Amino acid sequence: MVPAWLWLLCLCVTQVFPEAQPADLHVEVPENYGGNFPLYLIKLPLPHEKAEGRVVLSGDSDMEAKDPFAVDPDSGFLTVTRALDREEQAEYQLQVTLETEDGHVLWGPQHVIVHVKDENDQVPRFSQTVYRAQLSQGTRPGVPFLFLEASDGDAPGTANSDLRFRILNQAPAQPLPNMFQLEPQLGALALSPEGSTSLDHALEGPYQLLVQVKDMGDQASGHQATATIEISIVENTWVPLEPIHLEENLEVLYPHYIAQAHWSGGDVRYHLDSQPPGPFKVDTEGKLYVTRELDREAQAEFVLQVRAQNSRGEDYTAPLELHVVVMDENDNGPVCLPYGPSVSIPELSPPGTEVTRLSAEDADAPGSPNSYVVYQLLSPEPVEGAEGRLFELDPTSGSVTLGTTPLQAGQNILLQVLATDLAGAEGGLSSTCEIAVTITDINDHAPEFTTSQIGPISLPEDVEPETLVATLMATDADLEPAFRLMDFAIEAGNVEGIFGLDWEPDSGHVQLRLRKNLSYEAAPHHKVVVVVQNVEELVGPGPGPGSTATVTVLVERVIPPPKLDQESYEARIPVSTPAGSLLLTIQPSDPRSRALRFSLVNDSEGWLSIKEFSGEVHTAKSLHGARPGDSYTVLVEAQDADEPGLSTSATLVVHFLKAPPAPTPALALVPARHLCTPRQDYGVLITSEDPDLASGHGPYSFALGPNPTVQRDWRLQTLNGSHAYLTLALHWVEPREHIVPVVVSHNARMWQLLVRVIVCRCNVEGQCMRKVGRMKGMPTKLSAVGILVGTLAAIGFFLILIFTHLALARKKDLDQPADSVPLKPAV
Ligand SMILES: *[C@@H]1O[C@H](CO)[C@@H](O)[C@H](O)[C@H]1NC(C)=O
Ligand SMILES: *[C@@H]1O[C@H](CO)[C@@H](O)[C@H](O)[C@H]1NC(C)=O
Ligand SMILES: CC(=O)N[C@H]1CO[C@H](CO)[C@@H](O)[C@@H]1O
Repeated sequence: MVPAWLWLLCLCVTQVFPEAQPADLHVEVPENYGGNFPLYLIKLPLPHEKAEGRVVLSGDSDMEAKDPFAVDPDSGFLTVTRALDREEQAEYQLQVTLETEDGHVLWGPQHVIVHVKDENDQVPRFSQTVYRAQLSQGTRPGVPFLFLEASDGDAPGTANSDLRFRILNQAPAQPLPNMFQLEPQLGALALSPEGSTSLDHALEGPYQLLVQVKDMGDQASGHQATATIEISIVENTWVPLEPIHLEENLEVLYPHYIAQAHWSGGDVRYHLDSQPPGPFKVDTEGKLYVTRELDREAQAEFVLQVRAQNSRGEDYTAPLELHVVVMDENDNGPVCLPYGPSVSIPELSPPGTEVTRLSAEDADAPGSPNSYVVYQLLSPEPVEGAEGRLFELDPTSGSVTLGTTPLQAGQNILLQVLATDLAGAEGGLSSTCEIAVTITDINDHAPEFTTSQIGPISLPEDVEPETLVATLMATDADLEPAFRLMDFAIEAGNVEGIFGLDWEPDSGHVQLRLRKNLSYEAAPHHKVVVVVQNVEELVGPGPGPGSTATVTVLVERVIPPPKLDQESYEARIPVSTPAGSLLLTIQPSDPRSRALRFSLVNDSEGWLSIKEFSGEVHTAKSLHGARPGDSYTVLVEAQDADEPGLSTSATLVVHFLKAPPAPTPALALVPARHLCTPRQDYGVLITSEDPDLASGHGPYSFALGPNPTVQRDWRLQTLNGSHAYLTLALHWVEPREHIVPVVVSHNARMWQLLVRVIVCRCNVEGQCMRKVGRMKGMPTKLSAVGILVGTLAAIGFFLILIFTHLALARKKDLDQPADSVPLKPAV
């Protein structure tokens, strides 16, 4: 909206410059004015002060002259000089200026527009005097089949040119006088409702209608004109059309004629509808065409509607229906359904189990051979030589079933099936369908141990509880992890609960462990029977022998290492201690323990000896080099007599003392004993003749004197603390009297016994022959003496016989018991 102040501003401008922008002047003149001329129209607003100029009137460009207008110079009025005709010119545009003689414009130009006001002086006129129309039977009432045209020259939009039509007369007036109706304003001619019902019976001839057109609208007055309409009634050719069968993919020129519809009435326009919309058209003559190839699979049937319409698009009658059926061609092959997830079939399913049902879709006409699909199994192919197949396929239903050849769990098989239409006949289209089949596992395998017998495993009885005895491994041929889970249990051989099992749920390993102490005494061996089974329920036959494993365990007795009664030993002896002196006895701590064998480990000086079984330690020889105050350490080892691996050791420290005043070696002449040679199994018994009678009892130790010959020839065995037994060491000892030195020691005191032993030749009873003679000389020396000796020998023989006999008689009483009874040699 323009604000009010802007309007005010404009008004001011108009008043400030009135001469520059004079407003147009409008003036109206009645057409065909019948009064006096000149007719004064309007007074021009000429300026009074500039009256010395002249007024110039001019028309617009298409106006030849200023006629019929003029300006009265005196009054300044615009005048018209004659009557005006609106139909000749409805409007005049004039310019008025005030100019000087030399053409200088003093005022203006002032525009004046003269309108000629219409008068109804024109008569309406039909476009034709005679109209002809064809009217088809079956035309609906009220649908115009003819449009009358009339014109009126008076001003449009005024009542002077507002026309009305009407029927004045109908001839013949048969069967009804009002067969037709005419729209008054539009001049549209149609059958009247009454006329449409009786049109069929009025075929005789054309109807003639006298029609009128009149102006001034609905007013009674006005100019009018008439015309004639000849209407011929024609037969209805709007007959139903037969359905049309069209081949799909038809290769012809398009558009391709398919049918003809004909409306026999005049002034017809054909209109085509397709349901659903399709490539069809109709031309002006009612010929129907298809404009391009059809595809049955896209649309198999169309319903076309053809309409016959007047120029206003109104249907003359009901539309014609035309069915177009598209005929099938085998232009579609079978299409496999989209490849879905693979089909799962449990293993060991019986033959005949349906795996899947193939369904290839063929878009061609259902029920026709073009869509009749049959199936053929391409893969897997039957195995050479195998009796059955993995799968069977029903060619018509597409049902895939299991064949007789068993499948294995975990197999993934791609089924390839050829689907062919035309029922598999030659020329059919085909495609290959693929379906993945997975054979799923069932728990049909029991777990089994890889080894059924384990061991024997030796375990010391002192191994700690929780010690690993054995690891057993079991396998399960099933694939599914859940079907491979195992439970283990000890079935037998574990009454005491000595053993237990440990395992990880998802491993095939189980550890047999000790839970309690073993005991050799309680059970020297164990047979532990371990069973394995699946956690999941087993399908099919039960577990076999492989589900059991036997572990044999042998218990090793553990013997404690020997233990001595002391951890270390000490002895104090004078440096003068003779060989063979008993120092001490090393003993096991427990007298009931097993037998021990003793040895000295590092007696580098060789001073000592130990009795292998008794553990008595003696001096082995005289202690040369030992000095009083010194000590000598040796290591004593005690081994188990049966298990040499078990041993212990202890140190033995010998402290050397000063030698006591040398004792008078009492060379007591012990009464002579007799022993015969070769050596017999007896000797002489020696007792410790203690010179110090006060010391009384106490263990004495005996040793042979240090003379090597004596050591070689004789052997001395200690019987107990007071007696020893002297025997021949060699098989043969020279028969003569021998003085055998025997050293007796006791509490660091020692003395010597000189044991006289007469060695003789043994007689048949193993006794001495009492052939005692001084046979000191060697026989070789005697041989030099020769015959003298022989003579003397004869004499000696007799003497010896006599002596022997005497000695035997005397000795028999003395010596007989000496061989078996101990003899106490006198000091
Ligand atoms: C098992 O033996 C150990 C020594 O080897 C001993 O200390 C423990 O007390 C024993 N346990 C049982 C339950 O006998
Ligand atoms: C014997 O061995 C013991 C212990 O090893 C040692 O103390 C001692 O001196 C050794 N004795 C000799 C004579 O080597
Ligand atoms: C103390 C002891 O047992 N002495 C004996 C040692 O052996 C001789 C001979 O066998 C016995 O006569 C003693 O009594």
